[in-house]
Amino acid sequence: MRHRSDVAPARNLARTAAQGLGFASEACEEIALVASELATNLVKYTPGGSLTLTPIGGPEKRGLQIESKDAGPGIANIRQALTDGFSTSGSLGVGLGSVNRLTDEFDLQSRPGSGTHLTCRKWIRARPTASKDCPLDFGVASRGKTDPNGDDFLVKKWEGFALIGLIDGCGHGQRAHQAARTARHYVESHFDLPLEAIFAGTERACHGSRGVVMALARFDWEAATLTFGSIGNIEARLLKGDTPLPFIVRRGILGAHAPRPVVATIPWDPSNILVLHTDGLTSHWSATQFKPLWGKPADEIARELLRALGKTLDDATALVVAPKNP
Ligand SMILES: [Mn+2]
Repeated sequence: MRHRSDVAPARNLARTAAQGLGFASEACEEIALVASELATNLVKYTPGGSLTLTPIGGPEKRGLQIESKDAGPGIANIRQALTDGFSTSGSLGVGLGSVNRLTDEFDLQSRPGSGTHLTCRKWIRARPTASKDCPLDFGVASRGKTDPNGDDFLVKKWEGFALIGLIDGCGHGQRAHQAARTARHYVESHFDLPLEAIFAGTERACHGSRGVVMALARFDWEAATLTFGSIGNIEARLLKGDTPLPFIVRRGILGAHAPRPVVATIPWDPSNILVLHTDGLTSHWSATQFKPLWGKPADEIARELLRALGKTLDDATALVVAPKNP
């Protein structure tokens, strides 16, 4: 990579490679964009660097690795460089936030004066088939202390699975809202990765933001399991169920050197009711107190919990998973 004119061929090569491997057309464009960002950085700041595309994986899982290597001045502030939209003229690392967002794995090695080595990977999304109907009902109720709301959430369903996430941006107002939204966007565009990888990517995506706490729960109704991971202060409890949830929650803030989450999978009885809520609801409640809510639709349960437990001093969100046909 030496000249501005090298960028377009790099982008086209990456797109062609992605198409050849069988990526969906949207993913091909994302890969082309990643190659374009990285090639632009190379020709602008470190002429002579290289961009390498390598097919990876085996028969059951395939993907593309994109590697950028240079012997340039290195990136002084990797955290800042990863912030989406970060750009100061003459700086390396422009666009790395987008590269993180658009790829599934991302490893950046750089020290001032000794060059930069970035390896990112994107996997072809499996298209699962045949599955039972979703036995679960999802409901949410949310209210900001101020506008915009610093809490955010997601419910993503696909064949045989659902991923739900509850996110609390640190503090209140606009910056909390932005941090939470950044995290949600990352999770939504990587919903089918292992939870550990989603947390790692969210940590990178939230560098430079206020930071968030987040809990993710994935349901697999073919296997009848729940997989869960959480960093920071999100309450996760059964409103109906026989045994307390055994999950380990780690303290920390994603975007500010959070530890890795402890991800665990347990059997899931679809007649259980799971509640996730942010610290805008008091955690002083018991399942028996809300027994009259058993059998109600999930969004009704969520609204009632918010009404009964919500504090006025914080953004407050309750996310509920209940049986679909109680
Ligand atoms: Mn809060």
